[in-house]
Amino acid sequence: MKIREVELMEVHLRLKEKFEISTGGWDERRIILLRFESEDGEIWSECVAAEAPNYSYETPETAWHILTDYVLPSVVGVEFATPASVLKPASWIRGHPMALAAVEMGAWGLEAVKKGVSLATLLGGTQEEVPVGVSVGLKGTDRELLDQVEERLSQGYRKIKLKIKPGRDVEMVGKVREAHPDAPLMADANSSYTLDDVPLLKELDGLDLMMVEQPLAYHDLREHAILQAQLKTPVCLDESIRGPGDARLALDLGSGRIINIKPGRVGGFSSSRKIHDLCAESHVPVWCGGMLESGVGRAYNLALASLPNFLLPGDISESRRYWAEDIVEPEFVMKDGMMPVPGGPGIGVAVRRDRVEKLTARRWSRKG
Ligand code: OSB
Ligand code: MG
Repeated sequence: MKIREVELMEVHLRLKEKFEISTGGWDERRIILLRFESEDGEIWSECVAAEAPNYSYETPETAWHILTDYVLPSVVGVEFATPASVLKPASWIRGHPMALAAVEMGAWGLEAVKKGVSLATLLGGTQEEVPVGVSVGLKGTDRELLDQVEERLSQGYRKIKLKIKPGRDVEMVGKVREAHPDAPLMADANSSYTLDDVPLLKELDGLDLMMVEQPLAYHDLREHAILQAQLKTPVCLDESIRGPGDARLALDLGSGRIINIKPGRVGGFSSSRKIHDLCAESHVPVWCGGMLESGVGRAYNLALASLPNFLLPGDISESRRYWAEDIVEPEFVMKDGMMPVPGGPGIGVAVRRDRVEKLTARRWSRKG
């Protein structure tokens, strides 16, 4: 197979509501979309780099640079045997997993188009629908937070993830727990605590949380192991897991009991599947995280989440949780807290090209 042509578009999509985490916030997404053409058809993919380096060091600016100056010129027009091998000519590049993942995942998409199967089927997915959760950002007041949690629960979400940070943690989560004694709640700190905060993190243990996500430094597995040994609540790793090597180490060290897999963070689907398999062997459940993706990235996440060890609800919420209007059709809608995994060939949803054109702020293309 060969990518005959690639088109890159940066689209600006306004979020319905500001989303805030411990390290910053988003009003709008700057999303890089890739459109690949091969002799078998076309496919779209999405780069999930955040606007500012507050989740990882990648941004749309670094991804655009790495993609247009290095990755795409070396892979476009080059034959590759399997999706996993599309990045071979770019294997000398260090880092930049989100930029690379957009290409690698697009190659999986192209392979699915070529075979006339869904991406989920190609990956080895076994679940036709997956349970979904929602990530609730930091709010200005507890009232706002309580109202939003109430609304999300009434919509049927099967996991409510509360963003926390120092000063907005035990007391705030405690109020939500008090209002909803049986709700499936968890907390995500995005690395805003240290081992000095163990007493505070132990207080979270009393709130019956499904897990606490990435409490400590974004690169650290040793400290998470020290913390996990002192908590009843499972620690879930997000930022700390950059690939299968980190997952292996985390499993060996006992740094957590759950792993959040975001395909962009780990460089694509091949790496995601390896992490999934390692965790399955160790009886560690995984779930699919999100990066406020458009419908394009969401389709990829759903396909991944159909693998058998994705046992917990993912941050793969409905289109309407993010956007007034998505850029794909049909939009993603959940029923009873479950989202159907697209079954059509490729990513299984159509990109609304007219809408994408209107939202495009810059573009680049290359023919092989
Ligand atoms: O830590 O999981 C995170 C969004 C941007 C950056 C980091 C995170 C998140 C989310 C949102 O929690 C999940 C979603 O896409 O709904
Ligand atoms: Mg997280």
